[in-house]
Amino acid sequence: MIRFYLIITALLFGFLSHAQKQGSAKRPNIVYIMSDDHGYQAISAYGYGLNKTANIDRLAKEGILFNRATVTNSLCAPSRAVLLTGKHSYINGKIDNEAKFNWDQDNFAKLLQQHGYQTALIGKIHMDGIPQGFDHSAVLIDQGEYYNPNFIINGEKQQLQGYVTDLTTDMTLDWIAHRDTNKPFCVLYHQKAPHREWLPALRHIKSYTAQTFKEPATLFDDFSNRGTAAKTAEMNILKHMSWAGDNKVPPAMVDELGLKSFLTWDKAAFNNNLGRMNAAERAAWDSVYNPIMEEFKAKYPNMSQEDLMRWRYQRYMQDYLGTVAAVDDGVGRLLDFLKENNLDENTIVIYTSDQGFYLGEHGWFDKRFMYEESLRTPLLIRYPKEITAGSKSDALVQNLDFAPTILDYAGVEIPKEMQGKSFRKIMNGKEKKFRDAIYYTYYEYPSIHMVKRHYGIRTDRYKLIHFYYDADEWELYDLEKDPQEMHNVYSDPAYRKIRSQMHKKLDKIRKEYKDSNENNQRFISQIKNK
Ligand code: SGN
Ligand code: CA
Repeated sequence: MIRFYLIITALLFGFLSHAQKQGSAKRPNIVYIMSDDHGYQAISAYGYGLNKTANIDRLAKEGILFNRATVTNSLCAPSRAVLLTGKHSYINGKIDNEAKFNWDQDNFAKLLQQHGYQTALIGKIHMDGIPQGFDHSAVLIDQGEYYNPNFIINGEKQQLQGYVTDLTTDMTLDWIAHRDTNKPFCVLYHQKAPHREWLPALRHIKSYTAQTFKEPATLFDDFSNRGTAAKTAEMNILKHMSWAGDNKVPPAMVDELGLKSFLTWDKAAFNNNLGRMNAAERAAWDSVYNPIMEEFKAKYPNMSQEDLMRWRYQRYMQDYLGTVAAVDDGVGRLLDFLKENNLDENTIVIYTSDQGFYLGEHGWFDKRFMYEESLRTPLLIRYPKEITAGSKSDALVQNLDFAPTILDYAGVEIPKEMQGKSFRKIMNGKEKKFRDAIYYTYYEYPSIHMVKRHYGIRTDRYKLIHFYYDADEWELYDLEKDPQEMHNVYSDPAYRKIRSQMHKKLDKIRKEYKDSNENNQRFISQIKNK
């Protein structure tokens, strides 16, 4: 009798584990690609005509492109914390780049691991502490470096030889190639590029520095019709960009021309960044950049402030878009690799950025504001099993929704505490309506770039923002009539009704998402007590 039971049990066990394997084989793999500071304007599928990103565009052609994907807090580390936890910054605790991230809290990678996924984190994470939820991690330290960067690979520091974007791609493909093929996988493939100070790969410098890029209409914005926050922010290309670190003018020439740098570490940044190159890399770099700088030196005495702004904008775009080119190459390599390895049907590929970025709009670089260019983030997803090729969506999805969406695809129950929601049904066309407003909070002030603390709400058409701490100002924008956000209509009598509706919506959404002025006060006293 006992033998009989044992045989039945063994058979049943064998059957179940086989079924489990079968089931897990069907569960999709996930490649979540996130670059750093990649504005949607710099992806050709978004139609801004700045540059060509043929490989990222493949995701739009073969999948879905989101026009209105946004972040909840437009800053690097907070955005990553929201991605992992599916919770707003004031709940997950990582309100700014300084705050400590508590890795002990739940994150979607831990849940995937618990449900039989193998997981990896490769590239920039910008958070202290040992990443939890990953079987394998190879992460940059803080912001990381472009040339011959240091990585922490499963807890051990190593300097790698090569260009950071390519190395991050190499390691990602290598990890996928050596995975356990019996289990589904999820890899977070996180590029450092195109983050400041924008050092392109040597193979791209010649072509990008030879191009002239289209100027945005608001490059010379004077901020009339808006409040104090936009006027006092320190992210103007002419006034606040670094000559050496950002624009690559050699420190000796900065001195010779008497150029005033806004940042004290400007020359050190140049020396540290270029100092990482080996002799051959440096020679290749200098052969392209030296003539540009000599030409600049010759014309500098006759340049007006306007000329200087234009020159700096072009220098910025040449380097920024140059770094994007390697990110795009990496996406191409990944897509080819998935295809060659028969993984392209059952793998969800997500491309996004930790936030958007100003590419000269309002005269700016950087992000942080709840204005469109930094609030919105690129989002393209390919998953042929469920997503019709060439689809587009205006749904108000957010980075808050990534964790629940990924868990949904993986067949893992979404924890109730997560504040985002799965947008799988938007992608497979089963639902049209998603949400009617998104909520935003920003805290890193006073700090670099001096963007005042604010929170707000954005609906399909309107945006209401409150700046607080050392200001108490409201802004209201009609995005249909004023997509560039040049006119604050908060005090315009014609918008009285809209304004009161937006206030009501904001109060409601803050309650739903468990935010309050008390939270803001608590974070302010934290910095004051420091
Ligand atoms: C650095 C940059 C800033 C940038 C922050 C945060 N300055 O401090 O321009 O806003 O990182 O960026 S730099 O002179 O050091 O390059 S984030 O993407 O990590 O949030
Ligand atoms: Ca960033």
